Amino acid sequence: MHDLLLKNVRMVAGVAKTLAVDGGRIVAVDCAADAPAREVIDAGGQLLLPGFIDCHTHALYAGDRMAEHLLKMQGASYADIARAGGGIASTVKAVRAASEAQLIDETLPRLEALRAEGVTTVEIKSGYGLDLGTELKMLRAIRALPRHIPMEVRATCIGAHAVPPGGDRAAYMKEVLEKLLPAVAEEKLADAVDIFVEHIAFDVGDLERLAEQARRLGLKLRAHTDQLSNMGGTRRAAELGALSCDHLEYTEETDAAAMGKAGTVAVLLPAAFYFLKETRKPPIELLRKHRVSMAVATDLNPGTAPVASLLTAMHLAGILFGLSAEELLAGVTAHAARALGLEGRIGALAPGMDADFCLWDLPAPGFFSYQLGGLRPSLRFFKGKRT
Ligand code: DI6
Ligand code: FE
Repeated sequence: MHDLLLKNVRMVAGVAKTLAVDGGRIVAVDCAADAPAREVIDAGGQLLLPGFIDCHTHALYAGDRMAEHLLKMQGASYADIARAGGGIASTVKAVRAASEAQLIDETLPRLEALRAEGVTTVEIKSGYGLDLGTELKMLRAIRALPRHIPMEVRATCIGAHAVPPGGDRAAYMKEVLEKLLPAVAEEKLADAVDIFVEHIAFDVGDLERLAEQARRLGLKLRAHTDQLSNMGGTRRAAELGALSCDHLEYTEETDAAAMGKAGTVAVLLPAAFYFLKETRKPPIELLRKHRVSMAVATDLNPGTAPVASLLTAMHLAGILFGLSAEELLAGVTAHAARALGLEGRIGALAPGMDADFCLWDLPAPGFFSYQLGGLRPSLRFFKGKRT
């Protein structure tokens, strides 16, 4: 007796199949349509897709940066914005002032928006505290989110997101390595660490020190690289075994080759590219040539991607970066799972995988690169339960 039997579902391959669930896991794909089950759903031939995974967000924050955005739209410069109290420093100020409960309250509607579109797993980074206490507060709030919403939440510590306002880079990096990361590991507050490798943030030496400490503490490594310039961060992060390198607008062939060789996932963030009106695109052809797995994520954050829609990010990756329908689907399922190191458990419809999936009343997944807006799953399942 199965917990759940979904009959007459169309998988991407096209033929109607039956899928069985027990104890929150998929136990059979293509089993007998008359297998006994406590709940039987006839999907009427609808498309069944794995729950989507948004593998790169900064979704936990307080306040917003709308005023700064409106000034930019009128042609304000970076200096004007800074004088008006804008930029990452303004979010840091708001997050430092917010309680853990307030951070959770402000974040939940953004997660609900993702969930409504079929997202079952979201990764969220810290990085708006930039001091020990506030980074830990953010991570504790991130860890508490699943008590309020039926989603899997993965936590990433990106203490090395920016140099704190008025701070010194080397001294702050030392605090991240020697105080923040051990505290994070001790309290099991994060699954991975991340770093912004950029001329306005941290360098390859910092990346190497972070990788070494992460290895010692049993945390996985990810990196923001090549968003605004190429500092060699992608090659080095790949050599150091990073799960993913993210952004990649300025990535070159040696970087793509290093990622391919190491099995590092390329996480594309087209919403930030769009919002910043970037013109230099990630080298998709080179990534394909070197067989780099590509994931697509929202980068949901108040400054460069106030975009609480993974379907929008997919659409942008299709239109702006030229990803195919198959690449877009893999980018929010199997490849996104790899970017989180969870490919054995989520991101695919196979026996043994978590029962995270959605039914879509669509002719084919190509619809996600076609229609922008208005697409919602008809049924959502999270760990085998309808939500
Ligand atoms: N790259 C980005 O696009 C965001 N962080 C990063 O490392 C920006 C975050 C913000 O402006 O709030
Ligand atoms: Fe980011």
